[in-house]
Amino acid sequence: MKSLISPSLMCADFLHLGDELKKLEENGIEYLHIDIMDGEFVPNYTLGIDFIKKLKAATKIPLDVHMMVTRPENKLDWIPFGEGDYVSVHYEASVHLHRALSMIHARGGKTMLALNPGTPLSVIEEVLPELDAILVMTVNPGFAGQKLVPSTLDKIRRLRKYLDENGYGHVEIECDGNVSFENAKKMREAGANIFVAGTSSIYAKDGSFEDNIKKLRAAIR
Ligand code: S6P
Ligand code: MG
Repeated sequence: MKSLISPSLMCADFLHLGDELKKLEENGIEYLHIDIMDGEFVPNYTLGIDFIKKLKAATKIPLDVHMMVTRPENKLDWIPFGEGDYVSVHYEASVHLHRALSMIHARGGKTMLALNPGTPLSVIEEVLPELDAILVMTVNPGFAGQKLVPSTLDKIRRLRKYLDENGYGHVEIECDGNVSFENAKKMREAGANIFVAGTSSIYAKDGSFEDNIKKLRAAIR
């Protein structure tokens, strides 16, 4: 499966977002990761609806919307995603998971089920036929700049194996949280193919934006 990069825009330089977007396009970046937090499911607030609308008008790069909100099924109607955009909902946040996933597909979006580090893989079983991807959180969601939860590397490995052995080889695996150049290589080897790039890689303080993108590409080749 091809390796894809999804920069986490909550880590972007908002005062120079236009320039950064141009560089992401020039470097063939595949997705834009948008973190939406509600201060309840996770203790923080980040990007919102108006930001997404403006972003969609400014670029053709598909979105990868990460909803860290309780009851996503009640809020999906507000989210301006479209054909070919990924939308992830958390298993832990939904009481009508099947409905939430159906709502995403009904609007032409691609479904991604997000799992916190402490959530077992077994919970995916009933909704697997509805999934285009699974997001293995490699940190506890809420903040950028955290350290990898080490057990999640083996979780990715077990998930890839399970999917491949059970007729779900087409289901992609995204990882989000402390995807450093070093960790990205391990995540790739474990079987992930979509990499959320934040302060640990392309938005790292040392190295230019473009060099960091190249370095990440090399790590996940
Ligand atoms: C965290 C959020 C993530 C972060 C990303 C930041 O709750 O879902 O998408 O923005 O993990 O990357 P890093 O490299 O700072 O961990
Ligand atoms: Mg995220």
